[in-house]
Amino acid sequence: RMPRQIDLASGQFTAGVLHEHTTTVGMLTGLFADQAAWQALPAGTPLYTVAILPAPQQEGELLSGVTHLYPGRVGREFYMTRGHFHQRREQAEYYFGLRGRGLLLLQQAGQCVLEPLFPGSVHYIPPFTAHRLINPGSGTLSALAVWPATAGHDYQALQAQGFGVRIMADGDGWQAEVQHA
Ligand code: PAN
Ligand code: ZN
Repeated sequence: RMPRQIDLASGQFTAGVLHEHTTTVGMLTGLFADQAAWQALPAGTPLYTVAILPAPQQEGELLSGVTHLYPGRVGREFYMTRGHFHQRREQAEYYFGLRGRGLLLLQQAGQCVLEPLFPGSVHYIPPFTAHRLINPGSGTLSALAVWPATAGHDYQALQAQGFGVRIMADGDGWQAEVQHA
């Protein structure tokens, strides 16, 4: 039988996608540092689209999905995914860079690590580690993720404090700004 396929240059699955979901500016209340800049953007502005392949929601199963994170900024802050812990904290994940250049932000026990993401990059996200993609580039950032079907997403845990760093525009590049509690 024919396997599923992914176009490596675009990160698009050529067939078999179960479900595609786009997150817009309006859905990410309180996520970006500059509230006024966030308010000024049309609520329907797309930030990222995730295409997921089907798998049964059972112990032992794996989900895989591609995230397409568009380029742009809210004020000085680059577009990013909401970011999460897995509900099942002990469950890990792999990310693979497909297109564009960006950052994977990992946070475990308050410690932040940034890994550059690029076509061919391979990222292990250990258990108990919150993760977020950031796109400080000028093109779409696409990454393939593979994670346990039972992992779940916990967005709540990061709502109060958020991540310890924000990625802000700095001239033509970016800088990581450490957040103080
Ligand atoms: C990814 C993320 C995806 C979107 O598939 O879910 O990049 O990010 P948020 O879920 O933080 O909005 C993944 O890490 N799955 O476990
Ligand atoms: Zn995840």
